[in-house]
Amino acid sequence: MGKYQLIYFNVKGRGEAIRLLFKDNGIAYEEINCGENWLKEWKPQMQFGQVPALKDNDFLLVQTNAILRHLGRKHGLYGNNEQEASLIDMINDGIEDLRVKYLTLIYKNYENGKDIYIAELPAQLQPFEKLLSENGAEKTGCCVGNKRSFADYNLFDLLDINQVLAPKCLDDFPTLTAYYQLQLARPGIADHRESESFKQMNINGNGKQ
Ligand code: 0HH
Repeated sequence: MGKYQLIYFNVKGRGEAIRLLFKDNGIAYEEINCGENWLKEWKPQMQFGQVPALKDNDFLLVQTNAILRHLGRKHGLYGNNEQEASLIDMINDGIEDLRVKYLTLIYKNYENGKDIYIAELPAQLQPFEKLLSENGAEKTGCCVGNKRSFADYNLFDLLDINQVLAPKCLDDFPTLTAYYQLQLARPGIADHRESESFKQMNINGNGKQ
């Protein structure tokens, strides 16, 4: 198997959950910054004109969640059975819904929308608290079953960026707080967050966070 290539801009953004998955599982990959010459060189190559993109040998795959699922299938990060895989999909779709709300705030309505976004955040996080506490995720660090999945990286990143925006947002959610701390304590994740590239990279392309 050749080395994967992750093609993305020099921001955390939608690339971060993929990076976390690679780092935490010791999967070698190469980062390609498509920011230079984006419009002429890179955008026309992408099936939907957007990144992140994953190169897996000759296979070029776009759409963040398709990439996460592809890596989940290939690296045993997609549950123990079909029902767990479906629950992982369900949670990952919930993550996507909140990520889109977050991105809409960041890129389209930051100044006017921030207070209302923060006020509504507890109601957005409550379903995750419930699902994870039903699964004992405060002990296992797994949002589904007893096996890590790609959704754990996506959820960790979602909780992380929301805490940058609203530092107290997990305070009323004991399971999410414990789950988040378990992810932070994983050596692969901790090492990644200690790296210069992580520390220097903005979360979003417009510098808002
Ligand atoms: N549904 C797609 C997915 O999940 C959405 C992808 C998407 O919105 O993969 N991609 C954006 C980049 S993410 C894109 O390709 C936002 C980060 C923007 C960073 C900007 C530059 C930073 C420079 C340091 N956008 C480009 C485009 O649409 O032409």
